[in-house]
Amino acid sequence: MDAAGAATSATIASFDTRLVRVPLTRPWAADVTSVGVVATHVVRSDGVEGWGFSWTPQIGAEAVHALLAHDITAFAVGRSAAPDEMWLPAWQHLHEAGGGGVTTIALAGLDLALWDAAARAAHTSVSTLLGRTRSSVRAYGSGVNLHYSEDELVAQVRRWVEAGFDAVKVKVGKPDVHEDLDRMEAVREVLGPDRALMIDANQRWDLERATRSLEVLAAVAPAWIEEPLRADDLAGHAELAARLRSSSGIPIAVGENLHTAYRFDDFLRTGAAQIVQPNVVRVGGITPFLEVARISAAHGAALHPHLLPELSGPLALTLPDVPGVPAPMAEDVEDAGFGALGALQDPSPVAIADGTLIEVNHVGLGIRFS
Ligand code: SMN
Ligand code: MG
Repeated sequence: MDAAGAATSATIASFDTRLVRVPLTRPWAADVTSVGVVATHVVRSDGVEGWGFSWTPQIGAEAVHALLAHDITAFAVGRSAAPDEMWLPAWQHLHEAGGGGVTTIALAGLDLALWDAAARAAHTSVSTLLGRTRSSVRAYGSGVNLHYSEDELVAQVRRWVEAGFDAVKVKVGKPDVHEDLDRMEAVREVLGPDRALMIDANQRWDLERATRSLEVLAAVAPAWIEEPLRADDLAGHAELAARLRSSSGIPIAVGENLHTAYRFDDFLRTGAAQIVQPNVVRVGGITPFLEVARISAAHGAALHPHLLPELSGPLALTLPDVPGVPAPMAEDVEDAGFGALGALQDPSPVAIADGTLIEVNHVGLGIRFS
Protein backbone atom coordinates (compact mmCIF):
# COMPACT_ATOMS: atom_id res chain seq x y z
CA MET A 1 0.00 0.00 0.00
CA ASP A 2 1.98 2.97 -1.21
CA ALA A 3 1.84 5.71 -3.74
CA ALA A 4 3.93 3.84 -6.33
CA GLY A 5 0.88 3.27 -8.51
CA ALA A 6 0.36 7.01 -8.70
CA ALA A 7 3.86 7.79 -10.00
CA THR A 8 3.86 9.98 -13.11
CA SER A 9 6.09 12.39 -14.98
CA ALA A 10 3.03 14.57 -15.77
CA THR A 11 2.74 17.99 -14.20
CA ILE A 12 -0.30 20.02 -13.13
CA ALA A 13 -1.46 22.14 -16.09
CA SER A 14 -4.50 23.69 -14.41
CA PHE A 15 -6.52 23.42 -11.22
CA ASP A 16 -9.96 24.89 -10.62
CA THR A 17 -12.40 24.87 -7.74
CA ARG A 18 -16.04 25.69 -7.04
CA LEU A 19 -18.02 25.92 -3.82
CA VAL A 20 -21.22 23.88 -3.63
CA ARG A 21 -23.76 23.78 -0.77
CA VAL A 22 -25.43 20.38 -0.44
CA PRO A 23 -28.70 20.56 1.56
CA LEU A 24 -29.13 17.87 4.24
CA THR A 25 -32.46 16.09 4.09
CA ARG A 26 -32.01 15.26 7.81
CA PRO A 27 -30.44 18.34 9.53
CA TRP A 28 -27.61 17.62 12.01
CA ALA A 29 -28.72 20.50 14.27
CA ALA A 30 -31.03 23.51 14.01
CA ASP A 31 -28.18 25.45 12.37
CA VAL A 32 -26.62 22.60 10.35
CA THR A 33 -28.94 22.18 7.40
CA SER A 34 -26.39 21.79 4.61
CA VAL A 35 -22.80 20.73 4.09
CA GLY A 36 -20.17 22.69 2.21
CA VAL A 37 -18.26 20.98 -0.60
CA VAL A 38 -15.47 22.50 -2.63
CA ALA A 39 -15.40 20.55 -5.88
CA THR A 40 -11.94 20.47 -7.46
CA HIS A 41 -10.73 19.63 -10.96
CA VAL A 42 -7.20 19.12 -12.19
CA VAL A 43 -5.89 18.89 -15.74
CA ARG A 44 -2.46 17.29 -16.12
CA SER A 45 0.14 18.06 -18.77
CA ASP A 46 -0.62 14.67 -20.38
CA GLY A 47 -4.29 15.67 -20.75
CA VAL A 48 -5.57 13.39 -17.98
CA GLU A 49 -8.24 15.02 -15.81
CA GLY A 50 -9.07 14.36 -12.17
CA TRP A 51 -11.95 15.36 -9.91
CA GLY A 52 -11.66 15.70 -6.14
CA PHE A 53 -13.29 17.67 -3.39
CA SER A 54 -12.92 19.20 0.00
CA TRP A 55 -15.71 19.19 2.56
CA THR A 56 -16.69 20.86 5.77
CA PRO A 57 -20.17 20.52 7.22
CA GLN A 58 -20.82 23.83 8.92
CA ILE A 59 -17.77 26.02 9.44
CA GLY A 60 -15.10 27.15 7.04
CA ALA A 61 -16.17 26.17 3.53
CA GLU A 62 -15.47 29.67 2.21
CA ALA A 63 -12.06 29.74 3.94
CA VAL A 64 -11.21 26.32 2.50
CA HIS A 65 -12.29 27.51 -0.93
CA ALA A 66 -10.16 30.66 -0.67
CA LEU A 67 -7.05 28.70 0.35
CA LEU A 68 -7.55 26.31 -2.55
CA ALA A 69 -8.34 28.99 -5.13
CA HIS A 70 -5.42 31.22 -4.16
CA ASP A 71 -2.45 29.72 -2.32
CA ILE A 72 -2.85 26.06 -3.30
CA THR A 73 -3.58 26.69 -6.98
CA ALA A 74 -0.64 29.10 -7.25
CA PHE A 75 1.67 26.57 -5.59
CA ALA A 76 0.45 23.50 -7.48
CA VAL A 77 0.33 24.58 -11.13
CA GLY A 78 3.50 23.51 -12.94
CA ARG A 79 4.53 20.97 -10.29
CA SER A 80 4.47 17.17 -10.39
CA ALA A 81 1.01 15.62 -10.60
CA ALA A 82 2.11 12.66 -8.45
CA PRO A 83 0.11 13.10 -5.23
CA ASP A 84 2.85 11.79 -2.91
CA GLU A 85 5.42 14.20 -4.43
CA MET A 86 3.05 17.11 -4.00
CA TRP A 87 1.69 16.58 -0.51
CA LEU A 88 4.58 17.37 1.87
CA PRO A 89 5.94 20.40 -0.01
CA ALA A 90 2.40 21.81 -0.29
CA TRP A 91 1.77 21.27 3.44
CA GLN A 92 5.10 22.92 4.30
CA HIS A 93 4.29 25.80 1.96
CA LEU A 94 1.01 26.45 3.82
CA HIS A 95 2.48 26.34 7.32
CA GLU A 96 1.59 29.92 8.21
CA ALA A 97 -2.08 28.93 7.94
CA GLY A 98 -1.52 26.24 10.59
CA GLY A 99 -0.47 22.60 10.51
CA GLY A 100 -3.99 21.21 10.55
CA GLY A 101 -7.62 22.22 10.25
CA VAL A 102 -8.44 24.49 7.33
CA THR A 103 -4.95 23.87 5.91
CA THR A 104 -5.28 20.10 5.67
CA ILE A 105 -8.99 20.21 4.80
CA ALA A 106 -8.11 22.39 1.82
CA LEU A 107 -5.12 20.26 0.80
CA ALA A 108 -7.46 17.28 0.47
CA GLY A 109 -9.10 19.05 -2.48
CA LEU A 110 -5.82 18.88 -4.39
CA ASP A 111 -4.71 15.45 -3.18
CA LEU A 112 -8.03 13.77 -4.04
CA ALA A 113 -8.07 15.27 -7.54
CA LEU A 114 -4.50 14.01 -8.14
CA TRP A 115 -5.39 10.48 -6.95
CA ASP A 116 -8.51 10.51 -9.11
CA ALA A 117 -6.38 11.51 -12.12
CA ALA A 118 -3.76 8.85 -11.32
CA ALA A 119 -6.41 6.14 -11.31
CA ARG A 120 -8.12 7.50 -14.44
CA ALA A 121 -4.74 7.50 -16.21
CA ALA A 122 -4.56 3.76 -15.42
CA HIS A 123 -8.25 3.31 -16.44
CA THR A 124 -9.04 1.91 -13.02
CA SER A 125 -10.42 2.81 -9.60
CA VAL A 126 -8.34 4.33 -6.82
CA SER A 127 -8.86 1.25 -4.65
CA THR A 128 -7.59 -1.03 -7.43
CA LEU A 129 -4.61 1.26 -7.95
CA LEU A 130 -3.79 1.05 -4.23
CA GLY A 131 -4.47 -2.68 -4.08
CA ARG A 132 -7.55 -4.12 -2.41
CA THR A 133 -7.06 -6.34 0.62
CA ARG A 134 -10.78 -7.17 1.02
CA SER A 135 -13.92 -7.12 -1.09
CA SER A 136 -16.28 -5.65 1.51
CA VAL A 137 -16.30 -3.97 4.92
CA ARG A 138 -18.93 -3.86 7.63
CA ALA A 139 -20.81 -0.60 7.79
CA TYR A 140 -22.36 0.82 10.92
CA GLY A 141 -25.47 2.96 11.24
CA SER A 142 -24.77 6.41 12.61
CA GLY A 143 -26.78 9.51 13.33
CA VAL A 144 -26.33 13.07 14.49
CA ASN A 145 -29.14 12.72 16.97
CA LEU A 146 -28.44 14.36 20.35
CA HIS A 147 -31.31 16.75 19.53
CA TYR A 148 -33.72 13.89 18.77
CA SER A 149 -36.40 13.02 21.32
CA GLU A 150 -36.02 9.54 22.81
CA ASP A 151 -38.86 8.34 20.57
CA GLU A 152 -37.16 9.73 17.45
CA LEU A 153 -33.88 8.14 18.51
CA VAL A 154 -35.46 4.75 19.11
CA ALA A 155 -37.23 4.96 15.74
CA GLN A 156 -33.89 5.66 14.05
CA VAL A 157 -32.25 2.70 15.74
CA ARG A 158 -35.18 0.51 14.65
CA ARG A 159 -34.58 1.63 11.04
CA TRP A 160 -30.92 0.58 11.36
CA VAL A 161 -31.82 -2.82 12.78
CA GLU A 162 -34.36 -3.33 9.97
CA ALA A 163 -31.72 -2.30 7.43
CA GLY A 164 -29.46 -5.07 8.73
CA PHE A 165 -26.79 -3.12 10.65
CA ASP A 166 -25.22 -5.05 13.51
CA ALA A 167 -23.38 -2.00 14.89
CA VAL A 168 -24.68 1.53 15.46
CA LYS A 169 -23.40 4.81 16.87
CA VAL A 170 -25.44 7.41 18.75
CA LYS A 171 -24.71 10.69 20.50
CA VAL A 172 -24.40 11.22 24.25
CA GLY A 173 -23.70 14.38 26.24
CA LYS A 174 -27.04 15.56 27.62
CA PRO A 175 -26.65 17.96 30.59
CA ASP A 176 -27.80 15.17 32.94
CA VAL A 177 -26.11 11.82 32.37
CA HIS A 178 -29.20 10.03 33.62
CA GLU A 179 -31.04 11.31 30.56
CA ASP A 180 -28.24 9.80 28.44
CA LEU A 181 -28.62 6.55 30.36
CA ASP A 182 -32.41 6.45 29.78
CA ARG A 183 -31.87 7.02 26.06
CA MET A 184 -29.06 4.44 25.81
CA GLU A 185 -31.11 1.84 27.70
CA ALA A 186 -33.94 2.36 25.22
CA VAL A 187 -31.45 1.99 22.34
CA ARG A 188 -29.89 -1.12 23.88
CA GLU A 189 -33.32 -2.68 24.22
CA VAL A 190 -33.91 -2.29 20.47
CA LEU A 191 -30.42 -3.58 19.65
CA GLY A 192 -30.44 -6.56 21.98
CA PRO A 193 -27.25 -7.78 23.63
CA ASP A 194 -25.36 -8.83 20.49
CA ARG A 195 -25.36 -5.74 18.27
CA ALA A 196 -22.59 -3.27 18.99
CA LEU A 197 -23.51 0.14 20.45
CA MET A 198 -20.92 2.90 20.06
CA ILE A 199 -21.41 6.23 21.82
CA ASP A 200 -20.07 9.63 20.73
CA ALA A 201 -19.78 12.62 23.09
CA ASN A 202 -18.41 15.04 20.44
CA GLN A 203 -16.01 16.65 22.96
CA ARG A 204 -18.80 17.65 25.35
CA TRP A 205 -17.21 16.43 28.59
CA ASP A 206 -14.22 17.28 30.75
CA LEU A 207 -12.15 14.64 32.48
CA GLU A 208 -14.20 14.40 35.66
CA ARG A 209 -17.53 14.48 33.88
CA ALA A 210 -16.34 11.86 31.38
CA THR A 211 -15.18 9.63 34.21
CA ARG A 212 -18.52 9.86 36.03
CA SER A 213 -20.61 9.60 32.86
CA LEU A 214 -18.83 6.48 31.69
CA GLU A 215 -19.27 4.83 35.10
CA VAL A 216 -23.01 5.29 34.52
CA LEU A 217 -23.09 4.46 30.79
CA ALA A 218 -21.00 1.30 31.21
CA ALA A 219 -24.36 -0.31 32.04
CA VAL A 220 -25.22 -0.44 28.31
CA ALA A 221 -21.84 -1.96 27.36
CA PRO A 222 -20.62 0.61 24.82
CA ALA A 223 -18.20 -0.78 22.24
CA TRP A 224 -16.31 2.53 22.34
CA ILE A 225 -16.56 6.06 23.65
CA GLU A 226 -15.81 8.57 20.91
CA GLU A 227 -14.38 12.04 21.51
CA PRO A 228 -15.11 12.14 25.25
CA LEU A 229 -12.97 15.28 25.73
CA ARG A 230 -11.74 18.35 23.85
CA ALA A 231 -10.07 16.82 20.80
CA ASP A 232 -6.61 18.28 21.46
CA ASP A 233 -6.48 17.30 25.16
CA LEU A 234 -3.85 14.58 24.83
CA ALA A 235 -3.05 14.40 28.56
CA GLY A 236 -6.75 14.28 29.46
CA HIS A 237 -7.38 11.38 27.09
CA ALA A 238 -4.34 9.51 28.43
CA GLU A 239 -5.61 9.92 32.01
CA LEU A 240 -9.17 8.93 31.08
CA ALA A 241 -7.85 5.87 29.22
CA ALA A 242 -5.90 4.82 32.31
CA ARG A 243 -9.02 5.19 34.45
CA LEU A 244 -11.11 3.19 31.98
CA ARG A 245 -8.49 0.43 31.76
CA SER A 246 -8.88 -0.18 35.48
CA SER A 247 -12.69 0.08 35.48
CA SER A 248 -15.16 -0.63 32.64
CA GLY A 249 -12.50 -1.27 29.97
CA ILE A 250 -14.38 0.89 27.43
CA PRO A 251 -11.88 1.86 24.67
CA ILE A 252 -11.49 5.47 23.51
CA ALA A 253 -11.96 6.36 19.83
CA VAL A 254 -10.71 9.67 18.42
CA GLY A 255 -9.62 11.10 15.13
CA GLU A 256 -12.33 13.03 13.32
CA ASN A 257 -10.75 16.21 14.72
CA LEU A 258 -7.07 15.19 14.52
CA HIS A 259 -5.46 16.63 11.44
CA THR A 260 -1.96 15.23 11.10
CA ALA A 261 -0.28 11.83 11.18
CA TYR A 262 1.96 13.21 13.95
CA ARG A 263 -1.07 13.81 16.16
CA PHE A 264 -2.41 10.29 15.56
CA ASP A 265 0.99 8.97 16.58
CA ASP A 266 0.86 11.09 19.77
CA PHE A 267 -2.51 9.64 20.80
CA LEU A 268 -1.51 6.04 20.09
CA ARG A 269 2.01 6.24 21.54
CA THR A 270 0.73 7.63 24.84
CA GLY A 271 -2.18 5.19 25.10
CA ALA A 272 -4.64 8.10 24.96
CA ALA A 273 -6.75 6.29 22.34
CA GLN A 274 -7.18 2.68 21.30
CA ILE A 275 -9.23 3.24 18.12
CA VAL A 276 -8.59 5.87 15.44
CA GLN A 277 -11.05 7.45 13.04
CA PRO A 278 -9.21 9.66 10.56
CA ASN A 279 -11.45 11.70 8.30
CA VAL A 280 -9.85 11.41 4.85
CA VAL A 281 -10.60 15.04 4.02
CA ARG A 282 -9.64 16.55 7.37
CA VAL A 283 -6.21 14.88 7.44
CA GLY A 284 -5.47 16.28 3.98
CA GLY A 285 -6.46 13.52 1.57
CA ILE A 286 -5.49 9.98 0.66
CA THR A 287 -1.71 10.50 0.90
CA PRO A 288 -1.74 11.40 4.63
CA PHE A 289 -4.63 8.98 5.30
CA LEU A 290 -2.39 6.12 4.17
CA GLU A 291 0.29 7.40 6.55
CA VAL A 292 -2.20 7.40 9.44
CA ALA A 293 -3.15 3.84 8.47
CA ARG A 294 0.53 2.79 8.59
CA ILE A 295 0.90 4.36 12.03
CA SER A 296 -2.24 2.77 13.46
CA ALA A 297 -1.26 -0.65 12.08
CA ALA A 298 2.19 -0.29 13.69
CA HIS A 299 0.47 0.42 17.02
CA GLY A 300 -1.99 -2.45 16.57
CA ALA A 301 -4.91 -0.03 16.76
CA ALA A 302 -8.21 -0.45 14.92
CA LEU A 303 -8.94 2.20 12.28
CA HIS A 304 -12.49 3.05 11.28
CA PRO A 305 -12.51 5.96 8.80
CA HIS A 306 -14.82 8.83 9.73
CA LEU A 307 -17.88 9.54 7.56
CA LEU A 308 -17.75 10.06 3.77
CA PRO A 309 -18.64 6.43 2.92
CA GLU A 310 -18.18 6.98 -0.84
CA LEU A 311 -14.54 7.92 -0.16
CA SER A 312 -13.76 6.09 3.10
CA GLY A 313 -15.38 2.80 2.05
CA PRO A 314 -13.19 2.09 -1.00
CA LEU A 315 -10.09 3.14 0.97
CA ALA A 316 -11.07 0.82 3.82
CA LEU A 317 -11.02 -2.00 1.23
CA THR A 318 -7.30 -1.32 0.73
CA LEU A 319 -6.20 -1.24 4.39
CA PRO A 320 -3.88 -3.99 5.56
CA ASP A 321 -5.19 -6.95 7.53
CA VAL A 322 -3.43 -6.67 10.88
CA PRO A 323 -3.56 -9.90 12.92
CA GLY A 324 -5.55 -9.44 16.12
CA VAL A 325 -6.88 -6.02 15.07
CA PRO A 326 -10.58 -5.63 14.13
CA ALA A 327 -11.13 -4.92 10.43
CA PRO A 328 -12.11 -1.37 9.44
CA MET A 329 -15.78 -0.43 9.41
CA ALA A 330 -17.40 2.27 7.28
CA GLU A 331 -19.69 4.85 8.86
CA ASP A 332 -23.10 5.36 7.24
CA VAL A 333 -24.71 8.47 8.71
CA GLU A 334 -28.41 8.16 7.94
CA ASP A 335 -29.41 9.88 4.68
CA ALA A 336 -26.12 11.82 4.60
CA GLY A 337 -24.05 10.08 1.90
CA PHE A 338 -23.36 12.25 -1.14
CA GLY A 339 -25.21 9.68 -3.25
CA ALA A 340 -28.24 9.70 -0.94
CA LEU A 341 -28.24 13.52 -1.01
CA GLY A 342 -28.36 13.49 -4.81
CA ALA A 343 -25.10 15.44 -5.04
CA LEU A 344 -23.20 13.13 -7.40
CA GLN A 345 -23.02 13.31 -11.17
CA ASP A 346 -22.35 9.58 -11.62
CA PRO A 347 -23.82 6.53 -9.82
CA SER A 348 -22.46 6.15 -6.28
CA PRO A 349 -19.11 4.30 -6.15
CA VAL A 350 -20.37 2.22 -3.20
CA ALA A 351 -23.47 0.31 -2.16
CA ILE A 352 -24.46 -0.39 1.43
CA ALA A 353 -26.90 -3.20 2.19
CA ASP A 354 -27.37 -5.54 5.14
CA GLY A 355 -24.71 -3.70 7.11
CA THR A 356 -22.07 -4.31 4.45
CA LEU A 357 -20.37 -1.87 2.09
CA ILE A 358 -19.13 -2.97 -1.32
CA GLU A 359 -17.72 -1.05 -4.24
CA VAL A 360 -19.72 -0.40 -7.38
CA ASN A 361 -17.68 -0.40 -10.59
CA HIS A 362 -16.19 3.03 -11.30
CA VAL A 363 -13.02 4.79 -12.41
CA GLY A 364 -10.96 7.11 -10.24
CA LEU A 365 -12.73 8.00 -7.01
CA GLY A 366 -16.10 7.95 -8.72
CA ILE A 367 -17.05 11.16 -6.88
CA ARG A 368 -17.89 14.07 -9.18
CA PHE A 369 -20.33 16.69 -7.96
CA SER A 370 -23.24 17.65 -10.16
C1 SMN B 1 -20.14 13.56 13.04
C2 SMN B 1 -19.20 14.54 12.85
C3 SMN B 1 -19.33 15.46 11.81
C4 SMN B 1 -20.41 15.38 10.98
C5 SMN B 1 -21.35 14.38 11.17
C6 SMN B 1 -21.21 13.46 12.20
C7 SMN B 1 -20.00 12.60 14.19
C8 SMN B 1 -19.68 11.20 13.81
O1 SMN B 1 -19.14 13.01 15.17
O2 SMN B 1 -18.73 10.69 14.33
O3 SMN B 1 -20.42 10.65 13.01
MG1 MG C 1 -17.91 11.50 16.00
